Amino acid sequence: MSNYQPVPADRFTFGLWTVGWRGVNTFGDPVRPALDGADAVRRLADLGAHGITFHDDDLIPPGSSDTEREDILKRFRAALEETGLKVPMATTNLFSDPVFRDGGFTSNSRDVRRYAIRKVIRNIELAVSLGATTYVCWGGMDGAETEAGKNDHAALDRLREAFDILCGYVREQGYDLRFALEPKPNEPRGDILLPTVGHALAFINELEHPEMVGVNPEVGHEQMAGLNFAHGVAQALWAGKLFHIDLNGQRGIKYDQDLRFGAGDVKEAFFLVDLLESAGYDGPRHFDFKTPRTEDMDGVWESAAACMRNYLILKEKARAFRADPEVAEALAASRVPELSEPTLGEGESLSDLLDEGIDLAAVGERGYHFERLDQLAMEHLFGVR
Ligand code: GLT
Ligand code: MN
Ligand code: MN
Repeated sequence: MSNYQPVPADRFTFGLWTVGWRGVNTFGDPVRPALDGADAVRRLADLGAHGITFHDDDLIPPGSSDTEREDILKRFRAALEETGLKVPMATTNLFSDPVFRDGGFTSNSRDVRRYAIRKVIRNIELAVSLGATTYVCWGGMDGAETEAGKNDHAALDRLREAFDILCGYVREQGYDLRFALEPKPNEPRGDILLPTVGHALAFINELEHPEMVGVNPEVGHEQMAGLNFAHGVAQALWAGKLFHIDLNGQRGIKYDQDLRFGAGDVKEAFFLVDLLESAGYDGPRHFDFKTPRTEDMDGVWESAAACMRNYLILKEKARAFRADPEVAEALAASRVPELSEPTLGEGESLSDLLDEGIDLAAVGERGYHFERLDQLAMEHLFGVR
């Protein structure tokens, strides 16, 4: 049995804003000290992570002078070099500054939209120089609380325009960089544009360079909408669009909890890991969690380590589930392999199907034994098999 000790080859990555979250929320002031980017790099490397990601403003506080910026970057790069930690992804903060109160790419104010694109371009330069190949875009402020105040058709036009501009820039520069859109149904806006994986996938098809844009689904964001996360991820994989993933925990339809991975809906976490591992997803396993305000910095690192440990535990459980001969038999009894057979056989045409009969009474009595199969999965999860 493994000791569940993560190693860089597991490709676990963390946002600087996650371990650096100071616990500020609508009702409470910060409870933890600010975390320096270079210190975060060293701690994450010690824990066995593969990489760190950041928003422009997490790493370089807004308002920093050019020399301050250079100094921060020098120390950050030195820590990366010393530890071997990677920066596979970066993103832009288009939400904290008051100018983004009505959004970034879709603000009603044209000057804000132009500034938002400049801000992204500036951080793309930094991201590429640090080796990032994925650029996440979470449009958390792109939404509305009122209906009359936002023309959705125009907002979608502007969102498409922004991605066409950004993709054009990346192509012109010859960068090896793809964009990953992160859906979320609400919070901070009452309703956010591209609320689910499905909305984002449909939007991508309308872009000038759809091949450069995929999704970055987050566990809690789909679950906030009452959706099955593993189903959303399966469709992203099916479309060849799972460019990145935000792993965390959520308990039901409520505010965005960002619990550590594995907390919340454990069964869905199990089937998510089973899916990612069996589908051969080879991108980063990125944790976007927030350690509860009850914890001090020791608790933050415990919580970060637990995200990775829970993933590795679930990975082993999923492997054991798939290797269990009784599960193979139960899958067959449930006709799961049969769904992979095309409905028309090789060389058959529609007329073969039209000519066929079916014993409706007999087939209608067929049971699918899914309960037995699901119970086997749960018993693996409970550790009794
Ligand atoms: C913010 C949000 C996350 C996004 C980040 C990327 S920022 O913390 O809640 O889900 O992934 O912009
Ligand atoms: Mn979240
Ligand atoms: Mn996220």
